[in-house]
Amino acid sequence: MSDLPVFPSGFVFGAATASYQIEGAAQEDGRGPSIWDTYCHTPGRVDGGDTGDVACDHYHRYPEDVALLRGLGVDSYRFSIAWPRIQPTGSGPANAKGLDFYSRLVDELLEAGIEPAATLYHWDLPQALEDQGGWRVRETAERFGEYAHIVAEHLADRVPRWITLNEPWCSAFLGYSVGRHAPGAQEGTGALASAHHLLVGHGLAMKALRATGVREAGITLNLDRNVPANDTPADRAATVRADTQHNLVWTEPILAGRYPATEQDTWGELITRQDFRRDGDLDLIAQPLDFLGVNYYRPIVVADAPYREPDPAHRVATDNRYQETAYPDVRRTAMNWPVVPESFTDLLTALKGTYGEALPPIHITENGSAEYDVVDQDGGVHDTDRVAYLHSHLTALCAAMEAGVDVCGYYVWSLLDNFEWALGYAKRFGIVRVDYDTQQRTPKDSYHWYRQLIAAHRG
Ligand code: GBH
Repeated sequence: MSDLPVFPSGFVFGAATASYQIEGAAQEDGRGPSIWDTYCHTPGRVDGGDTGDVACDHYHRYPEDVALLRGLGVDSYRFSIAWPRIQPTGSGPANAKGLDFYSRLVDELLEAGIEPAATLYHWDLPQALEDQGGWRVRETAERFGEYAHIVAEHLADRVPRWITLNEPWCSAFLGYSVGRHAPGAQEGTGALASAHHLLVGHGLAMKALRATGVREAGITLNLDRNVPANDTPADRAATVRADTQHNLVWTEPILAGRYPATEQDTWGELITRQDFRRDGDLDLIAQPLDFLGVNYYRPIVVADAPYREPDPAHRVATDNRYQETAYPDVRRTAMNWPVVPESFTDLLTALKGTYGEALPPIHITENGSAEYDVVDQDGGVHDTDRVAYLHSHLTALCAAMEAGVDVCGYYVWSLLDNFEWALGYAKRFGIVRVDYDTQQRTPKDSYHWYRQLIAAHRG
């Protein structure tokens, strides 16, 4: 690791998790059901029939997990707050026991000298709100603003960094169009309306956070690095379409206060459908951010494809005139994702190229890899592939910083092996192994590598 430069002083090294993926205690202390409880308990939805009912039992074991973070030496820990613990049905007064859990977690972190970074929404929508329309309806955005206010009023003085939404692309498109995330809907307009209402919810949450005087507030996006399969006009145009649907739909309203301009395509439905828009929405959505959170894992290779008429029962609203193709000749992780660290540099420098001064400082709020870990006879997990992934991506991050991108933090995904959504527990992203039978935690080699890196390279 000696080949990594010393990071600038104040650079934040962190680790990240999310509520439903680690907490368990799904029915405890008044927590209401979320869309992920419903989804997991619907047969056939999640691989292996896995659920987050128990997960890593972090709800009970958080002191042990904070001790692991302290041992790691991180500056900051990114976690998410489960909305249904705070408001079991998504509206009305706060559930004191739910607030108290996060209050205890925050105090534990502060005692360990670790800055809490809280995400308000990492996908666990109260089921009661889904029953009233979910993100398809504007009321959900309004409820989200109220929830943000409750949480921030309670924790603003102790939590310096706040993230409104995690990866709204997943909520809108995997949740309401592809159907691989809760609530598992396969609709066209529902996904587009959801995208808009998530943006409005982000804006309302930003206002609530500002009103309570939090130090830093932003949003986390999963920005894809789309690369054309071949350097041809058709593949380049297909890449623009992919970029529009995955990236520009969020970055244009949030960073530039406008909806994406596209060539005529089915995505134009979002642009032309006005019935879910209100005057002033763009101003709300484009409020200044203290930072932009970026989650990066892999590049996506895009090839041109003919328009396929969607099956009306499984209607995907977005433009489908492109397809993902395989990345040639690189190692793949257990997610089958290609390992291409240069794409991480390119994503960040391109973002800077597009938005220039309008780009706020960046926190990498997630980066990491799922690997086929094995417990060695010596009891250790010698995850050399994960170490290589982290090393090469931190090197790529340094290259982006040297090229002038203002990056102020990096959070490894994830502290713990956890519930990987529709893929269940089979995919392990942790730098700490979790034995799901005993709940025993075992720091992997990557944990020790990251600990040494932080100690040696903190600015
Ligand atoms: C991020 O999502 C999430 O923020 C985090 O919670 C997640 O654990 C991490 O990355 C690793 O995936 O369910 O068949 O559609 C990135 C988007 C969403 C991509 C889940 C992989 C699983 C395939 N990920 N998806 S599927």
